Amino acid sequence: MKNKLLSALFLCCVLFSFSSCSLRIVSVDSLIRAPKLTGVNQQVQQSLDQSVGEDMILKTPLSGEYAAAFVYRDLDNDQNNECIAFYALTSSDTVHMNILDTDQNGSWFSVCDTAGSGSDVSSLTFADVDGNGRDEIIVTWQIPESKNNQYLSVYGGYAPDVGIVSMFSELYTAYHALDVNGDGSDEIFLSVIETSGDSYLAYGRLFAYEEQAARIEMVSEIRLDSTVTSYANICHDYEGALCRIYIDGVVSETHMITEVLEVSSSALLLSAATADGQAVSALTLRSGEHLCRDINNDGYVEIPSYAPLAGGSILDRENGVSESLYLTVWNRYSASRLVPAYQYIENIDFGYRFDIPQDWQQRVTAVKDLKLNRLRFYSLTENGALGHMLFCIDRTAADADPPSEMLSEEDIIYSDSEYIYRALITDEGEAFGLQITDLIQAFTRI
Ligand SMILES: [Ca+2]
Ligand SMILES: [Ca+2]
Ligand SMILES: [Ca+2]
Ligand SMILES: [Ca+2]
Repeated sequence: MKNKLLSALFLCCVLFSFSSCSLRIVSVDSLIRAPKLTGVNQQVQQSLDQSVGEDMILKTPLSGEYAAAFVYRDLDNDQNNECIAFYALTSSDTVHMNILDTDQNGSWFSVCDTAGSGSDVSSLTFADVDGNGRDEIIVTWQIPESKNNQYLSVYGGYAPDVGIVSMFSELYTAYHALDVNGDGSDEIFLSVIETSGDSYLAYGRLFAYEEQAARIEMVSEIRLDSTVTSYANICHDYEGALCRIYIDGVVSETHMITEVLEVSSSALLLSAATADGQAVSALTLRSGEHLCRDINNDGYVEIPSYAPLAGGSILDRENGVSESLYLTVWNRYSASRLVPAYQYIENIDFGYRFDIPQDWQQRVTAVKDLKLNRLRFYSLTENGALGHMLFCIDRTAADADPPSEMLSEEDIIYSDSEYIYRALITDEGEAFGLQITDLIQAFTRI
């Protein structure tokens, strides 16, 4: 047993001495799960127990990539990982962050201990905020007295003899770290909803590391839409030297808006983007849960919207027209306009989405038949009425007998253990230029 322990210890030392470069890019979860490193966790736990000297409970970040009790990261670029651990004393609510390191014998010891700004760790991430090539630690702290807001803290300057330096701590509602000006160091963007009497005021604030002051300082502030009660998502993209920040704000239980801010890389100044003279937020009010993202993988973020498909309808199980059929349209913001970049029919009832090419606009429409599990596509006549059927997509249970008119394997556009999706292209559909490969390409199982 003792020999086994010794060899495990040796293996861990070897791992940490020679492979910390590769360890840095391995996800922490896989590190924690790796059976060879269980011994390391035990040693860290012992050192932490010793250093704290009281009963405690370990705290795991509640969300994010680093949701583990012990997170290993090389904070000072000496090719050896340090360990970041969070805990609370059983006698107190405050969460502490402890940094542990190894001595020349590979034994873990606690370097420093910092009281955090909350009762739980919401998330832990890393970013090089001051541009010195080393990661800073970004911790978000949950505070029990606030429903909306949390604290964000940045810690940096780790060295085994001095520990870490607290660089920044700010109240926020949502945050996003991004390199606005592409210089290799991350700026921090915070959306903050503040109470003002009975009403709320919302702000977007950009923070950057100021070399001369050696501090993270606010470099720009802008008012945000004050009807927003919380934020669902923040993301960004670049167009040339311009960086755009997309903020999905929740305005009610069912509705969301997107605010778009532009930041020029030279001045780091936030400005609100407008489309056709209006605030983007006024044009992006929608019900539905989709969040801004780069839906078509072209490097630019799109904003979701929903529009009725001209001539489209849904037939309910009694074959009555129950409601309109909607397109999910993803718009790209560019040159002060919102331009449709990608659209599809999201057919949640049947478990797939189907891409609709731009040039089908006002030419093709669809009818969703809930009774037959069928989506039929028609040409649209000039006066907006249904023309000929071009094709249809049927869903049948994988274990059901296929319908007699659609037995050919060539008609299957997708199948899995649950369902088989078949398409039938009519003569008019073929004349329209449709091929089964087009339908396969446009089909995505969801
Ligand atoms: Ca290190
Ligand atoms: Ca740094
Ligand atoms: Ca930067
Ligand atoms: Ca895109």
